[in-house]
Amino acid sequence: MEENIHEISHRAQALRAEIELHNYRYYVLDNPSIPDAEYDRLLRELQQIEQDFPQLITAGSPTQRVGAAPLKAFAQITHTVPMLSLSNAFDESEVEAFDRRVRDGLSVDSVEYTAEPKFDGLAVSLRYEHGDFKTGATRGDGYTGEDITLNLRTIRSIPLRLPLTHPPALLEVRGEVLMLQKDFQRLNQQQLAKGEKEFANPRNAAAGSLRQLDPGITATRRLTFFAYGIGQCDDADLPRDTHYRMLQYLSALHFPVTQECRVVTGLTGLLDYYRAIGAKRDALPYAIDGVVYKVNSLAFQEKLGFVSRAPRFAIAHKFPAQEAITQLLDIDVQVGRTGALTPVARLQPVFVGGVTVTNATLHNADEIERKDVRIGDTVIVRRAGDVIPEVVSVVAEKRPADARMFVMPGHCPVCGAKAVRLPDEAVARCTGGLFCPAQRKQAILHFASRRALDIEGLGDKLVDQMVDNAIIRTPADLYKLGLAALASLERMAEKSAGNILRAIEKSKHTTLARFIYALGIRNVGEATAKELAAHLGSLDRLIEADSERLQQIPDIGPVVAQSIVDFFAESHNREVIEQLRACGVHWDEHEGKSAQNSLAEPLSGKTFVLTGTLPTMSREEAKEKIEALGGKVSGSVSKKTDYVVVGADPGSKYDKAVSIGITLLDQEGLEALLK
Ligand code: D41
Repeated sequence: MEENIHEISHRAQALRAEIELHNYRYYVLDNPSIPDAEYDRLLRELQQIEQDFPQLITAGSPTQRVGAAPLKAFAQITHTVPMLSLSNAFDESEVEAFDRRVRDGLSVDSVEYTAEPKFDGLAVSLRYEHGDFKTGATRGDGYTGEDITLNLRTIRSIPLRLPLTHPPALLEVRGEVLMLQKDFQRLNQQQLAKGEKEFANPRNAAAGSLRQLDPGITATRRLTFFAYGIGQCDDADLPRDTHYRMLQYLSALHFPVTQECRVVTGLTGLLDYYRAIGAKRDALPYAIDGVVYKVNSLAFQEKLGFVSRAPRFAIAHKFPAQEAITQLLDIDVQVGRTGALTPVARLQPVFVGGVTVTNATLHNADEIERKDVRIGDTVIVRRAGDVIPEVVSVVAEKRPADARMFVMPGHCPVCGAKAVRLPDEAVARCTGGLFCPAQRKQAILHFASRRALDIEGLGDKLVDQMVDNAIIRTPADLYKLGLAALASLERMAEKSAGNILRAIEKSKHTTLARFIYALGIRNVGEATAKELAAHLGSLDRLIEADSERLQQIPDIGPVVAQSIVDFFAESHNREVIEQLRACGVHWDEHEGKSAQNSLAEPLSGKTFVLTGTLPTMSREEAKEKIEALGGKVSGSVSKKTDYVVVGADPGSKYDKAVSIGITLLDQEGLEALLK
């Protein structure tokens, strides 16, 4: 028996190595060398051995990619070597400036670079200990990310074990997870067939798949990985001369590495590459949003060093935001959660940057006037990355004689209440409050959202139906729902109704901070909600606090304090809260400071300053988003500032940030942090 198990263990090892090799040939090289049936036979043989001798199962076995139970939450992982960010160049002059800085920094006339595609995916770091894939994390803020090991294990092109007899004690591989165009299309067809929402683009699909707490779901999504760098590594064989050779080393370790990386010389080399890749962009099997240039010599890279968090030796040359021309059919007015009325352009559907766009934001009445947009006009629509498409401008020559001016309505189009515009605001707001069905729907959606009470499965279609059919009026009504009422809704199967009821039940146990955030008090984002919970410790104390008391809490000024006081002064709001409590929504009071950690707040402790006008995001929007993730927005730049977000026509804050070396972000950089 002793002899026997020894032999069987050997056979298992040989099978694993062989299966991993076939995986590599199939998923990385796209060049299988055995028929599927033969591969299946090998896998079944291994599975049989592992079933008979469970003591022989190893974490690195190809049978162990899937099978882990769903997680409750992702743990945090600190990157021992930070994952830096890349600065961007948006046109040739910025690339020229980059090349000049590099040449000046190195005191040379001409520099050798590598040029590679910039994958539009999610940056991750993979950690191998003694050849075994141990942990994998998202980039996060570059310093700490989320532990998504179980999800990464399901990606077939990521080796679970390095193909080396003497693997290094430690190797950290950095790269990008993405979804190939064909897999993206397949996934969307499946979503459609299941009656579920399609993903807007491969990046969203990849992000959504990687963020699953249940690795079983991730396993059903076909994700791909490309390696582009190394973090920590103690392998004596790691080439330390050029970036290109380092990529070859990664390729030899069976990591997928792009075939498109080239070594080029000087500015002309860079720009030629950019044009060549641009020309074949649509034919590539994956989405890219630009190219990345890196100084090839690692010694030169080291000499150039970093500015704040971005290396001086590398830059991303982005493709221009994608634009298209189409017809503006009509302008509707949408009502947001806070009653803001947003004019939305209804467009003749047009394909921009990989998606069909039918709506685009017109921001507000002033913008419509400034751009002189009229119904019937031919307009230019822009879609940059993930942001909401916007109408950039009008093609004046094409204006038809019957083009109509748009007038912002004086009343809410949904509830008919008066719309008012405060003197210091760009938008008009419906004054109907929670009597307005549109605001009510948004309030319920916000209440149920992931960072609030986190009711899974309660999406906008369902809330529309429930509010329109008068099944619910307030968030409290959610907790009074019965299976019959839910199942009576059109297209609602009893099973999904049951799932939703369970999710609602689960949400009853929450935290004070989440509850305060869920109320949707104006100007109270996630960060403020946490401050309030930490300092006041109970909801009753919050309800009773006057403006003066509230302003004693750090970061709460007169405006926020007033919003809070106004909110609780409204008897309707207090009533809903009472009902919620009566229905069993509860949390541990006196959570104090420690409770702060229960909410994910990736930007906690980070201070931002905003200057200039961002392309498609208003200042309030940026502020709200930063605060929602726990960050702070301050009015002036100091050494304590972590990021300065720079838009068009920035003020002196920009100069100050440059002079003291604060990390600068454009809208895209900010969005990357907000993801
Ligand atoms: O394809 C990419 N998205 C890509 C990202 C790439 N090809 N190379 C990259 N190189 C770096 C450095 C030079 C900092 C190692 C990157 C990134 N960084 C990066 N990805 C996300 C943030 C930074």
